[in-house]
Amino acid sequence: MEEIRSRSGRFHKVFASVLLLGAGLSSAPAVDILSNGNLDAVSVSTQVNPSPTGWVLEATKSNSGEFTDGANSEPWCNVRDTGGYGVFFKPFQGNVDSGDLLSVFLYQDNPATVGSKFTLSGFAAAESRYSGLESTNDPAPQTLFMVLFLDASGAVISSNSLDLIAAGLPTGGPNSMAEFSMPEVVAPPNTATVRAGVAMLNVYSTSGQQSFFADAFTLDATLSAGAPVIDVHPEDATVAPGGSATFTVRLSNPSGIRYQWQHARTNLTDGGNIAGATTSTLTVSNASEADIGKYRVLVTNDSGSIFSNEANLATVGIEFSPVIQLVGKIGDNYRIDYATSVAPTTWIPLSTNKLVSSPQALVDSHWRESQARFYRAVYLP
Ligand SMILES: [Ca+2]
Repeated sequence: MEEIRSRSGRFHKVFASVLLLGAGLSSAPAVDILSNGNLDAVSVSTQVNPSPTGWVLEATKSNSGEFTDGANSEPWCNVRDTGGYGVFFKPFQGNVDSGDLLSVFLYQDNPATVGSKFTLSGFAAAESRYSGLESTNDPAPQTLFMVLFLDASGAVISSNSLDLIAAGLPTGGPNSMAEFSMPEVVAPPNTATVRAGVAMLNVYSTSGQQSFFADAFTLDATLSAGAPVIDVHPEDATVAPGGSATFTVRLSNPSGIRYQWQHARTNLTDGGNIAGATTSTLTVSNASEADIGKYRVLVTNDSGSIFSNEANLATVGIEFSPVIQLVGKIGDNYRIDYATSVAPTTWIPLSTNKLVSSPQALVDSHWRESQARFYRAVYLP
């Protein structure tokens, strides 16, 4: 299912760019940009039980902090696509008497261009004694669809929500799940990321029939007209220390595009072993440990800007060697022996060392000549 959806997404993106170039329409058709929006692909990540793959599930309690069982994927609260999963939210993990209220936010981040328009839709329902239906405690429970916009540093610059209780959330359990749509929201200046999902805030245990459920989200995006459209994202690279790696981005509308590559979300400039920091291809030469990590590029034109996916740079051939640390009186002599097995033990001298510091470190760079090595230090009077 996931494979089909992702192919479908690519097709729509190409289709949109053709329309922009050919017919000069003022806006592209809306496309669903969520991955695994139906929540049917599940895996174990930060929670005890499986949760939707490609989504972040954050759960906290107001007194006891981070929490690991605020919600999980279950087949019996699935809607629309047969054989899939929905998400079972667990308000009963909160406790109003001790003030330890549960908050859970299930969301997915996607790159977004300034001026693009987004509409979030999804299915939800509660049970009849769901604490989110009450407003007796402070802070009051909230049950929300949310669309947030974040800048390039990850700071939230705009927050939009739909109050599902006010919108008439059904209370007949999973079988009563109904679809809700948020009003369209527009990505403000400095937007780099759109974060969309569902939040259950400040809830607590009642007695039975108290859960909340959500499933089958879509986030329809209408890209700002003429904004950059990335066709080919940079790909992961692995190099030997001292080697070179290149990262390339390709756009369907490259005219007038400005590029800014980042390493670990920090802007790069040309110089040293970095070249092409403001072009479509970044070159990292003479790669060392300092260069490993995530690379991405911000592409900008007069109609907007968007980040590429992140590509990872890894190095191969890192050397590990045993370090023997001698501790003793300065000026004393020790002999380090090694053996290749403990029974029987045959000690072979490795080196003789006079302590000039304590501790004093000795690296055995020849350890690969044996399958295993055991060490001892012998005091030499
Ligand atoms: Ca589902």
